[in-house]
Amino acid sequence: MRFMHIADVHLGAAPDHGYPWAKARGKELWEGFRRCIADANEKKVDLLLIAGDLFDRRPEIKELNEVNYLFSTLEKTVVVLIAGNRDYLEPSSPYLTYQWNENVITIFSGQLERIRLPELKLEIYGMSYHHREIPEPVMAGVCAKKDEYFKILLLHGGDASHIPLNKDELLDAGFDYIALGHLHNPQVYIRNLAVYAGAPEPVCAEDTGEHGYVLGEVQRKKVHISFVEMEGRRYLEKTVEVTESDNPYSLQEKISSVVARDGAQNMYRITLTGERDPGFVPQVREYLKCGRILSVTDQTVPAFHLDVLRKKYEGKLIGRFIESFGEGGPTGVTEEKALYYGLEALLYPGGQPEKKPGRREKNSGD
Ligand SMILES: [Mn+2]
Repeated sequence: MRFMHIADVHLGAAPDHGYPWAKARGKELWEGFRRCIADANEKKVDLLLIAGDLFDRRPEIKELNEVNYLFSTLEKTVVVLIAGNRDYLEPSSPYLTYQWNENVITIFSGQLERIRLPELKLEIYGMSYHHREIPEPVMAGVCAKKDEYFKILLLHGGDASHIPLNKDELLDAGFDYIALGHLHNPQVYIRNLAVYAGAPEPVCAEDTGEHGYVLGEVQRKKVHISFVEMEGRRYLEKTVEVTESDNPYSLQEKISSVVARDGAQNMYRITLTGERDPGFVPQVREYLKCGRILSVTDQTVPAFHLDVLRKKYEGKLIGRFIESFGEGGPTGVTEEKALYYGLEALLYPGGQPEKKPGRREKNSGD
């Protein structure tokens, strides 16, 4: 028996709202789901487990029609679906009355429910959300009956307000595989037993790393699982080192080359670090056009050469200001910031970027 485990597709979400590429992202989540279905056919999986949050919100009938159509294209795959906290079964949800294709089984009960698939020698335990939260530890004390059937638990959650889980209890609960949803980044929760599939396509900037689905193969009640990466784009966090010789143009080139190296299709959050020319304050918004850039955070510090400045301005305001931080210089982040901001104000009172540090200093000595 071969299965595919997916979760958190979040159809209907609109990632990167407000950015120029946002409109395409919503469609890409659908495209990722369609590729999962195509893979399920190609890999001839017997079972497709969907561990909640297939939709980002209550689905529309039109959207269920599209999903159901894709399910109907599965040649030999049974689909088992639960609702998560985002697409929970509120009374008006079309989920509750929808007529699915015959290869689709929904476990829409609010309590743990068991279904049997004798042709696959398989039992699946699962439950759905009827509210946004399930704070009760519903798995406490649950134990699957022992028999020759392969036992799968299909569940969405794992944090305090969404079905809190206990590893020891899950280990003792008698399941052969636990298909989890809720966390968007794929991760093994219990080795060889419980896995978060993650979202097939990343849904928000925090969904860094690889994305795809879990493929499982069951032989004589032993399960072998592997992760199949399939995302079209990634969210990446990158650090760009700024040096004293950088200026607006060279920094733009540095950021653009990071984007070119790691893929122009990806979305980036960039952090600038290092010591910059004190007269060059990066205008972070300028660099958003270097690629699909969500944010640029400036953590650079001005490269003040305290020893040189102290000697040069000895007995003067700037010299006395530096000396006020003591022999060893500033201690701690707050003092450091106070020193840098103070020196910037004293050395560059106009706040104008300077190409060559030192020239202004000569002219503006007090
Ligand atoms: Mn969720």
